[in-house]
Amino acid sequence: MNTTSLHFLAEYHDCSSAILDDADALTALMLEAVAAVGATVVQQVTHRFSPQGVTVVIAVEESHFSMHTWPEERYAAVDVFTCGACDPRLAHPVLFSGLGSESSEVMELKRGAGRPGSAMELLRHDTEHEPPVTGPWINEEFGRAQRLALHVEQMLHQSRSRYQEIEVFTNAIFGTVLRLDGIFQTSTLDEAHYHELLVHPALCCVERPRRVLVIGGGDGGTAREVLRHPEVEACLMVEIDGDVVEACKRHLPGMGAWDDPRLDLIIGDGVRYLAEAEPDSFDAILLDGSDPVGPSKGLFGKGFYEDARRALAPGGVFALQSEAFHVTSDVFYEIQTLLQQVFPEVHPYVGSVPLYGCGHWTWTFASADRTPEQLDEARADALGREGEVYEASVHRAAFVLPLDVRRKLAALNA
Ligand code: SPD
Repeated sequence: MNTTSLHFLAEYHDCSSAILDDADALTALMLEAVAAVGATVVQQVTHRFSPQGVTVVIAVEESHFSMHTWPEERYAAVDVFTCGACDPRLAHPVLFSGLGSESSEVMELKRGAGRPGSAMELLRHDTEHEPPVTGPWINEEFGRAQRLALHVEQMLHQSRSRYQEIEVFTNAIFGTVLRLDGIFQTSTLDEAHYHELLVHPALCCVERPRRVLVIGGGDGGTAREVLRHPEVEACLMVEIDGDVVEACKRHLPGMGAWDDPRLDLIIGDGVRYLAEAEPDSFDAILLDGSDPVGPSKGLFGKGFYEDARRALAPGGVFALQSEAFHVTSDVFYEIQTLLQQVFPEVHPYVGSVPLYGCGHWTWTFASADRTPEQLDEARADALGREGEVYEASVHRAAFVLPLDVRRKLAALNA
């Protein structure tokens, strides 16, 4: 036997007692739940008890919905069973808000899926305030073969700027998430993994990183990590899209160190800014762009890398996010090839950013005269005492790449 059917049981506590005794209102609410599930009503019965309490039973073509209420306890018990394509869990948001419930527990049983004795499989038992997953999922697609889907708990912001589509939403695992033009950019779950790895390997290998340029990084996380270095006297951030900065200040307020007096934010074109920068202007340049599409396209070219080399002071380091070596391997290796044409020292390194859906992410350290081995271990370990991800041991481990990647990189040079 292998049928598709799901039994959904819910306990609604701390409900509005008025509705729990109102037979007409409860019938209407249950019919609303039936509609939300997409089931078809066959027959309905509502019975009001004396002195209080109501039972509503609705037979549907897909099986049944039932509710029994205890107004004196402000409690309702619900039982929904459907077979076929209907999802009985979709009744939950309707009932939870319609009953004015303040806490609920739900249980799901998958039925008819096994042999006698194992027919009922308990899928989940949610506790208070944990409704089942309903509502939209949004995707990031990688080419034509892979996508990462995140469930949207609450959409906090949606707008279209002059440059791109901006969305900020919450997800039960990733926390608050920023998405630009359909590409997940940062989340409160793993932003430290991304920002600390972009910033600290470069700054900890520069002897005295006093002047730092950040290109992009509109959420503020990269500049925040730069400003954790006490040697930094000035951090100039050039971000093309002021609307991204505003949305992040509002919905990701902890991500930026916007009030640090050493931070100078310019809303403008980072590619043009770097092209016009004086030689030897910066001790470190950090590129925090999106993938090489839309407004970030110009950030991935040889001319841009040449401008970065010119604007770096002797002993300076340029670091950038450089995509993933499996899923976006063409971009990763192209970045390496172009950087090697411009910088004598080019060292990709790897870390984990689950939001990017690839299992790993890379950054690249490029310099005229510094290498990742020239690490100031004391400064790196001092960062680790207050940070979440980076210290000297993490620095060293990040530059150890898998053999297949090392071999392909060696072949680029051959
Ligand atoms: N695949 C998405 C890469 C995004 C890199 N930039 C993220 C910005 C975080 N500050």
